[in-house]
Amino acid sequence: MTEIFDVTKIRQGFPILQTEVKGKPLVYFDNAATNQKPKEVIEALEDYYSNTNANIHRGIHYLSEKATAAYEDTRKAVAQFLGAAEPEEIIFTKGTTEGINLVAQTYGRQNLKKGDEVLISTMEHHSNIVPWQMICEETGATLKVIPINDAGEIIWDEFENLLSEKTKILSIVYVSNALGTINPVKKMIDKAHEVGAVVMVDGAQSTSHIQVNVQELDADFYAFSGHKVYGPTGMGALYGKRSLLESMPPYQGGGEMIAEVTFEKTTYNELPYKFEAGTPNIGDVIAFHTALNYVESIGLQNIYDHEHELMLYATGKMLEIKGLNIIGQAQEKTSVVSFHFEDVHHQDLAIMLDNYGIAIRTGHHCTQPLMQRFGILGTSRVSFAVYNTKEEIDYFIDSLHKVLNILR
Ligand code: C6P
Repeated sequence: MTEIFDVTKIRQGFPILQTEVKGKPLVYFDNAATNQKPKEVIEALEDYYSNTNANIHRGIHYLSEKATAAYEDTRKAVAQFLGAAEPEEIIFTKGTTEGINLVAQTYGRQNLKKGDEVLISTMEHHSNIVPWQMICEETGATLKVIPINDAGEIIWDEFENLLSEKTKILSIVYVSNALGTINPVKKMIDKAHEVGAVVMVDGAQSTSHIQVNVQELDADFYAFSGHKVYGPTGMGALYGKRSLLESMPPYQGGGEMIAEVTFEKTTYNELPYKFEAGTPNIGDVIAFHTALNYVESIGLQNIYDHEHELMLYATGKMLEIKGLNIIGQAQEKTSVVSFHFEDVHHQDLAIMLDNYGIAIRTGHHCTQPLMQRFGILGTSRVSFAVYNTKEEIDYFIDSLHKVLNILR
């Protein structure tokens, strides 16, 4: 494997990778669930609580102004990272889930009615299914689902057939967490716009692997979680085009999102504050700026190339294992290998791999309808990040053989 960058040095920057699990060095292959944090991000959190902590946008004292400036700097950095036209188009959220719920509960509630359709795909995470089911139930709109082929790719003709002037919203995952499929979102957005639909992109799994430019994609909304981009848990961001965000009602009522309150009537604050009611997750947002700097210092293309090479290497090795089926063999895929055995339960596999210090995720990955599509209850999933190595994959394959010998 060509060394795209110095992985040994990168690994030294992640304190948790020194962990021993049951006497074995940790092999962390659960990066699609959340990736680990470089020491700069951990230090940024400590620094925030040691030197900056104050509520924002409210005080005129030194610390409040300092915290406000740092919080707003992260907004500018996120806008730049996603290629948004302006920082006001970035709303801080708890994560992808909240971003999608926000759009469903505001744009969806305002614009959907009986006879309208919301289009999603078979490979969506529950976060991109349930919020739409809820709002469809409330408004009388219908949820439609784009089928996928056996490789785990959108069936293009079916997608085109499902699009019509009834389609008001297309909400699509960029990279599938359970399959690794990279969907052709740019092409899908263009097609959906032809029928006048608004497009929401679930960027939970794409943001740490693929250079995203929301303006080039022409996405109307794009949501991601900081904890999957080497940042803290509990924060994320929603991008929305200014014209859409301005047309939408607020998501939650409370402090900060108002312009003026009387008991008779409340007027709302300007963007982005209209959508950020209450004290936000200030410390984690500020630390996320450091995570973005970290990603940019390595370069997303380098990260992608490294993970892609690991994914191909692991796939090759895994296909040699008797009875192992890879679920998700799309032409365009990244950093995730999901697999399944007819004769071994994924849960048993994960428990036993844990004895070797290997962390993988098993189950339905919050994609139950996708598992139903493949006629299985769940898969085992390995997912890679910037700090993983070919040696770890060799150790995993070796351990997998040992575990299978016991289980079979
Ligand atoms: N997937 C996984 O192990 P939150 O929980 O809001 O940060 O992200 C939700 C989410 C939405 N869409 C996709 C495609 C996702 O992968 C996830 C989170 C994790 O695959 C936890 S289930």
